[in-house]
Amino acid sequence: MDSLALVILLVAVVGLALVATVAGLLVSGRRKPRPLPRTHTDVIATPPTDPDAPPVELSSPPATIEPETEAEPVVVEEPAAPTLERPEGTASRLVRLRQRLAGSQGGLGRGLLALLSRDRIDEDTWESIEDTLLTADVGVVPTQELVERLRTRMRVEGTSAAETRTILREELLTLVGPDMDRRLRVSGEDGKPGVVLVVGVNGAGKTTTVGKISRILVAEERSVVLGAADTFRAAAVEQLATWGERVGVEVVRGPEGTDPASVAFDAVKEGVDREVDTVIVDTAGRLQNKAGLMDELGKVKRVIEKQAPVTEVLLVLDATTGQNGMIQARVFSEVVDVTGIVLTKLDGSAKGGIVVAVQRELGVPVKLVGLGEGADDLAPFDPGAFVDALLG
Ligand SMILES: Nc1nc2c(ncn2[C@@H]2O[C@H](COP(=O)(O)OP(=O)(O)O)[C@@H](O)[C@H]2O)c(=O)[nH]1
Ligand SMILES: [Mg+2]
Repeated sequence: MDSLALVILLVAVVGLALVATVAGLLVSGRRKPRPLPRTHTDVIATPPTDPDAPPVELSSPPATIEPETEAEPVVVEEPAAPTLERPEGTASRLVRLRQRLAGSQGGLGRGLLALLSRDRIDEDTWESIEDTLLTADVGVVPTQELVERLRTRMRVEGTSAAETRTILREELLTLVGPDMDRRLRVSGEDGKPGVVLVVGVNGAGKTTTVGKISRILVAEERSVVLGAADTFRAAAVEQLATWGERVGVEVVRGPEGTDPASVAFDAVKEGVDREVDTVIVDTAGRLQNKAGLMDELGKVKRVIEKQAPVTEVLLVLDATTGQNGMIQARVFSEVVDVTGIVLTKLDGSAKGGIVVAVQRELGVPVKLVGLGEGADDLAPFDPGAFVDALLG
């Protein structure tokens, strides 16, 4: 009796495994997925259910009823397409993240305000003001400029508490650059998708940022394809695949060690074929040497542009890395034409002054800021809101 049950169970398990494999092969072999929002080739490749599920299950006869029935694709699809998350809309995330920004960066503005509000502002005070700015990574030249302007204005204009605050706010805003064009170029022309190339050193937050941007786009009901062109670490590909799965965005990937350029090419081709709005390509951040980096990113870009122009090159920079980060930023900007900066980990650093420093250094605007490890902790950079957060 017992052995009969066991045999039936075995048949059931083998049957199910076969059905799953065949269905998986069929789906992953399909050249051109339908333009459904939930298509994602990557999900199929990572087996969601484990075939080693049946240990000593004695009381699971329901499974034995199914083995001979025909393969219903739904059986496979179900675990492969988990309930999709609804990414947070821009308006609500802005409110939430402003508070977080004030929490991490508020010290800078409040510190400056306290110094400027002293009864007598002597040379020591101005020195302290300079130190405060330098400590927050504002950079030497911008710091001197700001102090100069503050000195003049504080002398000429009134120095009531309200006036001091207004002057400081205006000058900080000028420093941050209220008129820079910070729109993300996520749309293409002539019916082609916009292509966003994301670069930066390892650990800066590239993959996370690609995932977060895709969620912003999904929240805006745009169609997206992601390219996992960091092919050097399998974990990096899996990481991106997970971001895609959560919101039903397709992730184009190749086997570990594939040429990054070929994955980038495939991803953009997929985006063109499926007529999606935006393709975002994640890259590896191996900063072995400048020539190697230039070769690699240069090739990725060239190959992509056989399909569609790259509309945005985002450099991802970890705000906690200070001067080191600035050096990396310089190298990357010499290798590719960076069109926008993403400053990550602003939640974990009081050094928001790097916004000013890096924009000066590269002549390119900060377009997005990362404010946490949560999936929707990324916000468009808004100079006014940033300065208000500084002032607490
Ligand atoms: N606190 C915080 N952590 C972040 C932020 N962005 C990324 N991270 C973390 O930084 C680490 C490296 O990110 P990852 O995207 O893998 O970096 P990559 O190597 O450049 O692709 C991960 O643990 C992320 O969760 C951010 O804005 N705030
Ligand atoms: Mg990565």
